[in-house]
Amino acid sequence: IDENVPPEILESRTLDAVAKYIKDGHISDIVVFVGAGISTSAGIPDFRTPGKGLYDTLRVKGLPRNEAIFDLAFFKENPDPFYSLAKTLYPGSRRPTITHSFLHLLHLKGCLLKVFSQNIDSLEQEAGLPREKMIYAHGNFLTQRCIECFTEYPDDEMREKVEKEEVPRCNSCNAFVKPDIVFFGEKLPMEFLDNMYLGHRAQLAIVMGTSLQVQPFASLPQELPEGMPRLLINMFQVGDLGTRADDVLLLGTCDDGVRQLASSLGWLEELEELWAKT
Ligand code: CNA
Repeated sequence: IDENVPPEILESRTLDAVAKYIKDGHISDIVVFVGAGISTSAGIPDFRTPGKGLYDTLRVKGLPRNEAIFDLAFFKENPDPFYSLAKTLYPGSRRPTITHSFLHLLHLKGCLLKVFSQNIDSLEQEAGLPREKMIYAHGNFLTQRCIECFTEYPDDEMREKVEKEEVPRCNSCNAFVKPDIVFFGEKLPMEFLDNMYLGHRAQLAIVMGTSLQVQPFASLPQELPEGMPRLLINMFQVGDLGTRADDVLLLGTCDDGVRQLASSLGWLEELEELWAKT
C-alpha cells in the first residue's frame, strides 16, 4: 500500500488507531476471520507454514500426496492415514491460546459480531466463546457420522477409536465413520453458506492466522464493503489485505498481535487473566 494514501476512516494506519476506533466508535460489531495459525502455539500444526506445516511434515504411510489425507474419495478407499493423524487435531487435548481468549474477550466486551473459523479444533469454544458466535466454515470434530448411511456415531466410541488410532465403523452398516469436518470434495456446511455475507454488517474486520488459500472462505475479507477497516494479524501478508486505505497490517504471531492490540485498548491485564482461567 502507498503509505502516502491517507486512511479514510481510521486516524492513521496503525494499531493504536484501530484501538481508538474500537473505543471511541463504541464499536459493537467486529467480524473475525481465523485459520490454523491461531492454534499453532497450542501445539497444533497448520497446513502451509514451510517446514512445520502438515503439508511438509506429514509422514503417513499409504498417502499418495499430503492433501489426500483430507480428500473424501481417498478416505473412502483408505481412512487409515486420516485416523493416524486425527488424534493431533481432536478437541480436548490442547489448551486454547491467548488469541482464542482474545476472541472471548471481544465477546465479553460486547464487540463481537461473529467469528468465521476454518479450524476444526473447537478451541474457540473451549476458550469460552458461545456456539452462536461461531461460524464453522469447515465443520468440526464435535459430531461424526457414517459416510454411507449417515447414521450418527456416539461421541464416546469416537473418542476411544481416535485415541487408539483405529477406524470407527458404523454400528448399522459397518461403513467408515468420518467426523463432520469438511473434506476436499464435500459441500460446505449450510451454517456457513447461509451466513457467508454476514460480515458485511460489521464495522471492523480482523483476519488472523490464515493463508487465505481455501475458497470460498479466502475471498470473504476481500468482499467486505470498501470503507470497513480491516486488521490483519499474521506471519505474512495474505489476500488483498493491505491494499485498502483503512487496512492495518500487524505482521508477526497472533499471540503477540492480540497482546499488542489488547494493550492499546487497555485490556491486557484482563486478557491475561481470562487466558489464565482456560
Ligand atoms: P494454513 O494454510 O496452514 O495457513 C496458516 C497461516 O497462518 C499461514 O499464513 C501462516 O503463516 C500463519 N501462521 C502460522 N502460525 C502463526 C502464528 N503463530 N501467528 C500468526 N500467523 C501464523 O491454514 P488455513 O487455516 O489458512 O487453511 C485452511 C485449512 C487449514 C482449513 O481447512 C483448516 O481446517 C485446516 N487446518 C486446521 C487446523 C486446526 O483446526 N487447528 C490445523 C491444520 C489445518
